[in-house]
Amino acid sequence: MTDEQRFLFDTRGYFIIPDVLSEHQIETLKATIKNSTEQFPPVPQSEGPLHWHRLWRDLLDLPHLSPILEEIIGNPRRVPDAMPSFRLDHINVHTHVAKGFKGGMLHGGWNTVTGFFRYDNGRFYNGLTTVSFELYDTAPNDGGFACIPGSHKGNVAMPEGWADLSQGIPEAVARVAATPGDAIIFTEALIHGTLPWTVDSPRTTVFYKFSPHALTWSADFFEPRDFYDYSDMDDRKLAILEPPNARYRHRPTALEPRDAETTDA
Ligand SMILES: O=C(O)CCC(=O)C(=O)O
Repeated sequence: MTDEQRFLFDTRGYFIIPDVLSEHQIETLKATIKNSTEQFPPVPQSEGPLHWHRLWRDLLDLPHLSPILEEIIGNPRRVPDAMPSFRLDHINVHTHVAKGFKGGMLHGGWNTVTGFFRYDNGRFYNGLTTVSFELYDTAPNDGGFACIPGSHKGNVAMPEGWADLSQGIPEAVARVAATPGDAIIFTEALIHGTLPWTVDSPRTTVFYKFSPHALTWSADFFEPRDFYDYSDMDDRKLAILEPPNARYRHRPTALEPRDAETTDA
């Protein structure tokens, strides 16, 4: 992380990394989306985004994103060649936000069960942490991601009547613009939601939500063995798909030696 990113994340609870995805990757994601997905009810794992194209699996461990997730989620005892200190919690794909979408509910906030933020002794520690990839322009006022900057450290409950963004957008809410290929990283300890969408172009956003490797928000876990046959899956990506645990040796979910026979998809 750069000093600027550290400052913005600490102060606001989010920051944007421009141009994380190339134009080709954006087009590939758009072309291979099969449906919207949410954590409740989840799509069956065998039909989920990680089976749509290898790029969806590559998003698990992007070389310029993973070091940032390491630093945000935090694991001071991690040794350099250890497996990632984060795991994939769930993926949401939002295709339902189109003209006429009236706005979502603000949610999150400091002290929720899994959405915690802490800074201690020079290090960040976070629970559920989201990377959202915008596939279309979300210029301010047209809609997109909204949040109350700094609320990841708030001590007092949000005023009643502020949550429903379809009923009006409180002045304290920031509209966060992103262009295609940008990634917005935010802690779920931040109060956030979705603005009304007011333009003709669609909004498609891909959310990869990560937790510390021993924690979970979702009750629907991935099974790394379902991905053994993909040749693009290395040990790091498989570890990111492990169910929550302390990654102790000889655990039942530890990776097994894999067959040389794998498939490309
Ligand atoms: O529309 C957005 O960018 C925010 C989505 C959201 O509220 C969430 O991922 O929890």
